[in-house]
Amino acid sequence: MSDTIENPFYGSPFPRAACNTPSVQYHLPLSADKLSSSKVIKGFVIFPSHAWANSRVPLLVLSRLRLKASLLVKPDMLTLTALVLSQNLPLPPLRYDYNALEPHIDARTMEIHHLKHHQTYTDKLNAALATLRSDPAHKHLAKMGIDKLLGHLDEAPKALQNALRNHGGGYVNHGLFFDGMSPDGGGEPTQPALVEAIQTAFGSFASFKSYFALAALELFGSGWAWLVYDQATAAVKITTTANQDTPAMQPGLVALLGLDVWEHAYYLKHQNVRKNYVEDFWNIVSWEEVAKRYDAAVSRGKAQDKSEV
Ligand code: MN3
Repeated sequence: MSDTIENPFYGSPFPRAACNTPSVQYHLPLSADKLSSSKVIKGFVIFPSHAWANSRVPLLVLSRLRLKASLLVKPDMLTLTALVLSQNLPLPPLRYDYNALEPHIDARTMEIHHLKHHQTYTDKLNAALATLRSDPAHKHLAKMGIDKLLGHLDEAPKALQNALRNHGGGYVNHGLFFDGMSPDGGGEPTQPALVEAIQTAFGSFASFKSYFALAALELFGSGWAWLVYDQATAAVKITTTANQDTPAMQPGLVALLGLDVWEHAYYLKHQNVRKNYVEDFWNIVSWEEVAKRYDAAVSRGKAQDKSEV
């Protein structure tokens, strides 16, 4: 294994050791005008390589660093000293451009949804996690990962429970939603295990679609429609959650596909006609991603069954 990783995103080598080092020098092409007068950039997200960006995990380690400008090497290239000052979760990057889902979801909606809504959930979750971390009696909860923490909300201090539920749920839900769509999506799933699970539960893909659409349309107010895997029955089913509640809050439920039916998800294009938005959604569902989540949920369920025997 070599000491450096090609960093195609920034076009310069990236030291592998940087992952675990609290202070290290990075070479990033970053124009001087992007630096604030204090020369400290808060919340800068580093994407060390395409492979890593896809895996998410190192992003949690590396993103949201505070970068301190130390030396200007050439006009558009600063050598930055990165100091890991926080353990904040990043705003997960989209896997496609804002306009990639048009005409089904318009670019402006995607941009606001990601950069404003998802960012706000991210920021407020990070604030709540920081408070949790500062409390010696509860800091272990902040370490369990947000998906797991959402299943243990009752163990958090009362004053933090709502923030963790709303913004933690919002953080997780939007990640599932955005990654569950693709410009190459749509059509019907072809992955045999997922196809069989849908047929077993709903009779056919067409009836699954109509049940799911009905759930999304009948959900009053803001919330989510989901296809989930239920570990208790080892089967898929449809469920809805209100506000930013997430399937992970219920023991044994794993989200496979989520549709955001808050008006902010569709109002610019579809206005009050949620039905049209739901119909458009089918053209961009990434069945590849849903199948991946299904396979992971099934194998996790099997592993748990074994450990309980
Ligand atoms: Mn939303």
